[in-house]
Amino acid sequence: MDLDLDAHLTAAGAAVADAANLDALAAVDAELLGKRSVLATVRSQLGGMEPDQRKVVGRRVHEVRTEVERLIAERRSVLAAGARAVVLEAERLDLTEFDRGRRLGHRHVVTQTWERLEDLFVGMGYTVSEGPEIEDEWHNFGALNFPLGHPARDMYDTLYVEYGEPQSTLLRTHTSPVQIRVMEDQEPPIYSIMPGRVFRSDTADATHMPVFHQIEGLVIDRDITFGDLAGTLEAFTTAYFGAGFTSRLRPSYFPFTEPSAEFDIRRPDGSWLELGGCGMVHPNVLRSCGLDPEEWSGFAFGFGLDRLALMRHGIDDLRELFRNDHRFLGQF
Ligand code: FA5
Repeated sequence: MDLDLDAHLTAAGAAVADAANLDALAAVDAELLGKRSVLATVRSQLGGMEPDQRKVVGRRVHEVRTEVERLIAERRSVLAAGARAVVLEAERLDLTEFDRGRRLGHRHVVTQTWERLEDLFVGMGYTVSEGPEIEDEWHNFGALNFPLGHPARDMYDTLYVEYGEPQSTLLRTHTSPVQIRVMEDQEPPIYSIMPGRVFRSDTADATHMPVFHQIEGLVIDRDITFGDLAGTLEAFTTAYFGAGFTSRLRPSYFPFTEPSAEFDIRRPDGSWLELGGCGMVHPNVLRSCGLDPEEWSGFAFGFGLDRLALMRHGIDDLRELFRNDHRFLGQF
């Protein structure tokens, strides 16, 4: 019996070594250690042996079993490492697009645009303000003169967050709620810009993304007129785009401004692109923030920041900005 077990161990070692992959090893494992294995059979015969023989054979069965288990575990870790290497090889990335000589990255073109706009408006005496990306219904709509159930709320395909009452919490659809927060927190005169990320369930195309960026501008002071708004936008266009670009205002509608206008930019190739909306802050909005419309007036504007980057760099598809192709982004 002892001899048989030694021979069995040698054969088991060979079978384990021959297992070419993890599936084959699992089969060998079942054969060597399972219910119908030689070891299980010998063990079932122990009861019928003389006590002395039972002791010797029992100990040997245990030793052989322990050794077989060790051999299988060892083979399994070798095969698993091999399998992992195959997966890694299959998932290997082509990094040849990276220029080894130039290790330093640079800011994304949208961030560059964001910072340039901040510099430009700070140079004109504006402060920079921020607000939360997850907003309440009041700041995104209510305080901006969109009454509950008003069809103008459908202008934005809003993404709601499951929190509190249904439709009470949302991903802000524009940066205009930051206007409200600024007016709630600060006394006029206010000259501030509010860049940030906004969200709409828009389908991505050449000029739309579901997550994009806007920059809001708000001025509240005494005796502010539409002429101040037009002059500010013109000064901005010249400073930001330089020669070759012009702008126009088209009558439009926003619940939070009256009168309202759309602001378009003409590219050097003659095509127009809508960049944002603007207008005189609606008296209801001033009242929502505790300001007296008889004393204070102001204007606001909100531009698509990504579209600004598009215009400035002559990029024809907004989606390019977010594909994160190093070769594309490295150009700017
Ligand atoms: C607004 O969001 C208003 N809050 C703007 C405003 C502010 C008007 C202050 C008056 C006073 P509108 O939905 O038109 O307006 O969006 C403004 C700009 O954001 C658009 O002109 C466009 O440049 C940009 N934009 C809108 N949707 C997208 C999108 N899906 N992807 C990229 N840019 C977009």
